[in-house]
Amino acid sequence: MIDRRSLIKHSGAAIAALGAGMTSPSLRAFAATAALPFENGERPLVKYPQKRPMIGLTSRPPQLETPFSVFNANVITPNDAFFVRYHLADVPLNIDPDAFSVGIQGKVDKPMKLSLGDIKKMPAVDIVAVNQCSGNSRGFFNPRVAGGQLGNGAMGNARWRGVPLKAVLDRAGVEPGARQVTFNGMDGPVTDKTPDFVKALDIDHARDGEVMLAYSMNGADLPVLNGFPLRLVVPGYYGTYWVKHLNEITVIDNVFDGFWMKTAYRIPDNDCNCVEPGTAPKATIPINRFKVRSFITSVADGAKLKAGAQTTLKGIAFDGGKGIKDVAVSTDGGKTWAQASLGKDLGKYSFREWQMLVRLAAGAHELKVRATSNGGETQPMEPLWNGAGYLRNVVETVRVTAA
Ligand SMILES: Nc1nc2c(c(=O)[nH]1)N[C@H]1C(S)=C(S)[C@@H](COP(=O)(O)O)O[C@H]1N2
Ligand SMILES: [Mo]
Repeated sequence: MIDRRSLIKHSGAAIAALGAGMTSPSLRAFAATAALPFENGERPLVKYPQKRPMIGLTSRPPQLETPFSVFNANVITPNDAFFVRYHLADVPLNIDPDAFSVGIQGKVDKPMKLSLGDIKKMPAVDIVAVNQCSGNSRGFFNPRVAGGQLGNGAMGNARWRGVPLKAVLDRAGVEPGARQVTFNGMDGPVTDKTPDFVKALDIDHARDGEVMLAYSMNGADLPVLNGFPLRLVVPGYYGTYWVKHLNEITVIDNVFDGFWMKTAYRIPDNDCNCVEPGTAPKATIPINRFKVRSFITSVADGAKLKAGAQTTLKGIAFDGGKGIKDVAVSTDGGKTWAQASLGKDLGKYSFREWQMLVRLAAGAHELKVRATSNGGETQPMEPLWNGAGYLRNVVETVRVTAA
């Protein structure tokens, strides 16, 4: 978790001055930094269009983390605080929504191009769903792994509005023998050495009625950096499938073998999707559904609480789509556990808030939180390891002292 004191080292006026008149998202650092709690975890706070100061990981391509305190303040992550992840530096910043269209092609009866207007005329659906990067929390891996050293801020929960992918595929008429659907966005590599970012879903998944082409997020147009004007929403699946600036949907009769499916974003093909630290898996599969996770959001590591006083602990939990069955909290390092009460159910793909009243005796305490899904899946007490630093879902620990 981020130390809030180190986040607030800058003045509000400086933010406003830098934020105004900014047209292109170059990495603009404030005097302020954020400190993620692992080695080399110092990050600049940066300001991009439509975003509040965010934790900057890279500028080309832009990668921004959400300051962790945002998850305590809101169960729905505000658009201006929602994390940003790109692979390719050529990010389309000036898409004209009136000229935009998405093509549906390949193994379909009627290849077509749909404008944004065409899509908005179709019956709309809404879903609250978490988007989380596969590598969220990668910076905590031990032994450490290559890749963006992210804290816990590469996730967010939003209400998405759009049309079911199924409706669009039905309109084009999927041909018999279709096996997968591929998704390509308008961003591209700056050199042609990096393969274009294209992802694929199995045809049955693509037609499950939940996978969505979203044009709105929390009641507003998608922010530019979150995929304006149209993105794929794949509820319960890691963010890598949530293709932004989506303009090409292709139905294919084989299993797609592009780089971002065949080589990247793969996990060990075994029960834990993990390996002995430092080793390679025998076989891999494409990353898919979220592992169940939970966080304490109301107190940060190192916090000082009042001994003997009633304190409300609060946080969030989520999983890959079964929904959260229960959340247990320990204030003694995992020796004993008590049930937290769950907050409002915003749907099985949403963050679920939880809270619990505790009274801590004077001294040091290890707070832990562990969620269980309706599918019976729970979180491991010790972290699982894989070489790409994906899927982290260890029971989180927050150390506090009461006096
Ligand atoms: N066009 C495009 N879409 C993309 C990506 C990308 O590089 N290009 N990255 C994916 C990854 S890995 C993640 S985690 C999510 C992040 O979504 P966000 O930037 O809206 O938070 O976008 C996905 N969609
Ligand atoms: Mo990601």
